[in-house]
Amino acid sequence: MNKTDIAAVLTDIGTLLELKGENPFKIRAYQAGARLLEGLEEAEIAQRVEAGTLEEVKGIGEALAQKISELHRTGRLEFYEKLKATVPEGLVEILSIPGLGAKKVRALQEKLGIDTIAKLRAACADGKVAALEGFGEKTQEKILTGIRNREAYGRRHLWVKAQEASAPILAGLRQLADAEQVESCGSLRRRMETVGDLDFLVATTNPAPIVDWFVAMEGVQEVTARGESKASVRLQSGLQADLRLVPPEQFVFALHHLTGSKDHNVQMRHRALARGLSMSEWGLFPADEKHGSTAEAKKHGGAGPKSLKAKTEADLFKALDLPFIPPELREGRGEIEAAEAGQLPRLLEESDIRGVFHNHTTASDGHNTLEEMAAAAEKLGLEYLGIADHSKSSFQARGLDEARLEEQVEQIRKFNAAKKSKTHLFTGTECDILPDGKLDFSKTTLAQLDYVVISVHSSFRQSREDMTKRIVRAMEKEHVTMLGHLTGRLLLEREPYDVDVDQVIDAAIANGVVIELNASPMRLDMDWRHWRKAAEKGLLTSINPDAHRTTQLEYFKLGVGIARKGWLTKEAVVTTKPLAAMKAWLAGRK
Ligand code: DGT
Ligand code: CA
Ligand code: CA
Ligand code: ZN
Repeated sequence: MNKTDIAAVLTDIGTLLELKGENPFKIRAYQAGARLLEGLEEAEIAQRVEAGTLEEVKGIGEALAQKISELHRTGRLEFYEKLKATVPEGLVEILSIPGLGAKKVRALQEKLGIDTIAKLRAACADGKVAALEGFGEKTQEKILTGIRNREAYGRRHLWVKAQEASAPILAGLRQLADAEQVESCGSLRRRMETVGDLDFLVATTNPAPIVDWFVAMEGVQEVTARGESKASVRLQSGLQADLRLVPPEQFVFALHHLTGSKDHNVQMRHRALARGLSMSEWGLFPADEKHGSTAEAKKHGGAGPKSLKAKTEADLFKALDLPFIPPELREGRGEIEAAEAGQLPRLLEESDIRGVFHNHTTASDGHNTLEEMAAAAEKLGLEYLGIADHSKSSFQARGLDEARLEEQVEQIRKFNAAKKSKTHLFTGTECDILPDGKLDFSKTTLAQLDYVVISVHSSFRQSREDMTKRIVRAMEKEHVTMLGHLTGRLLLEREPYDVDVDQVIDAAIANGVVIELNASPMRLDMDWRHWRKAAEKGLLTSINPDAHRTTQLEYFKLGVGIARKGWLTKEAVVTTKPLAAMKAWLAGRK
C-alpha cells in the first residue's frame, strides 16, 4: 500500500474510534499519524518499514508503527477489519451529514437507537431529535436539510468522477473491431460541473458484439436495459451509463443530439424548420415529409426521404448556416444567436495557461512542501507558481502568522535566487476575510507579498446583505489581488453562502480585483453561468487550482473547461500572461 492509502486507513480508524467513544488521545494519535505519513517521502517509509525504524519518527509510537508496517507490507490490517465489523455502516454514513460530529452520532444511537439514515429521518420527522439534550429544533431542521440534499445530490456526480469512469469505457469501445467511431456525449462532453449519467455513442454496422462487450465489461454492477441498438448499465461507482449504436451515416446527427443540451437541441430544431428542414438524431431531412413518419421510416431502415450528409459536426452546423459551436457552449444560452452573428468567442485553451496562483504547502494545510510543489509545477511546464497558504485566523488549517509568513517569503526568495527551477515562485497568502470585512493581515504585511488572495472561511451563515458588504469591504482594501472561491460552495455537499454575486462582480471591477475561477473539482467557483456577462463588463479572472498536493496542480485544466463553458477568451484570464508580463502586471498593481 502507498502512503496515501495507508493515511486514509489511519484516518478511518480515527473516525471509527470516535464513533465508539474511545479515548480522545488515541483518536488524535491516528489522525496525527495520517498527517505525519503524508509528509514523509514514499522511499523513506519503505526503507523504515524494512529496517523497523518507523518509531524513530517523532509522533509515531509503537502501536502506530506496527500498523503502518502491516499495511505497507500486506495491504491489510487485522485491527482495522475487526474494528470496522463492530461499527454499523449506517453510523459512518450519518457522520457525513453536515453538522453531525461523532459525539452527536453516538448520542443518537445510544438514546434513540438510530443507526441508519432512514431511522434518522423518521426520528426527525417525529420531532424526537429536537427533544434530545444538545440538539433542539434548529439542529433537527439542519439534519433534515442535510438528508434531503444527500438524496437530491446522490443522483449526480462530479465531472471529474464521471470523466474517470468514462475514460476506460471509451478506450475499451474504441478497441472493438466493429466500432467505427466512438464518442462520449451528454453533459460530460459539455463539461457540466456535475453529470447525471454517461452517454456513449458508437457508429457500427454490427452492433451485437458491442452490446455484448458493454454489458459484460469490468465495473458493471447491473444491466438495466438491453436492446439491439442500445443498452444501459449501472456501474459499481453508482453512475449509470447509456450506450447507443447507430449506422455510420447517422453518427454525426446522433452525436449532436446526444451531446445536447435539450435547450440547444430544441433551438437547433427550430432553426432547421425555418430552413425547411427537419432535424433529429437520425438526420436532417426535407421537412415536407412529416417529421414523425420520416424518423420512423429511418429507424426501421425503410425507404424514406434521404438525409443530408454530414461527415463532421461542422458539416451539420454548416447546413444550418452556422459555424461550429463548441460543445461547452451548447446550453441554449445565446450560442446560436452569437454564432449566427459571427460573434462566437475564441475560447481559452489549456495551452494558453502559463502559471497558477492560490496553492498551499505543508506550511498550512497542504500535503507537499514548497520544493515539491515547485518541482511538480515545473514538470507541468508552468512558468510560475503562486504560493498562498492560509492566514492566522484559519487555525484549523494551521494558518501562518506574520513571522511564519515572513520566513516563507524569505524561503521563496532564496528558491528563486538559486535559479535551479524553470518555474518562478510568487509569494502570496490566502488571507482570511474576517466576519466584519477586515483582513487577517495588516497592509504593511500584505505589501511585502507579490500578490494577495482573500477568502471567506468563517461565519458562512451571515445574511445576504452582511455577506455581500463583508466581501465588498474586503475587496476595497489595499494590496488585494484576487478574491478566492466567491461563494464557498462544495458541489453536491455544501450550498453556497448567500451573497449577491452581481454586486461582488461590480465591486471587483471597480476596485481592479480579479475574481478567481477556483478549479478544484468540488468548487468550480465562481459558477460558469456568471462569467460571460462579467467578462463583458471587464472582469478578469485567474484559474486557480487551490492545490493542496502536487497532483492537484493539474486541476487548472478543469478550470479551463469551466472557463470555456463561461465563454471566456484568453484575454479575460490573467494567468495566460508569460512570466515577464505577469511580473510587470503584479508590480504595476502595488
Ligand atoms: P445529465 O445526464 O443529467 O447530466 O445531462 P445530459 O445532458 O447528459 O442528459 P441525458 O443523459 O438525459 O441526455 C443526453 C442528451 O440527449 C441531452 O443532453 C439531449 C438529448 N436529449 C435527451 N432527452 C431529450 C429530449 O427530451 N429532447 C431533446 N431535444 N433532447 C433530449
Ligand atoms: Ca447524460
Ligand atoms: Ca443519458
Ligand atoms: Zn480557501
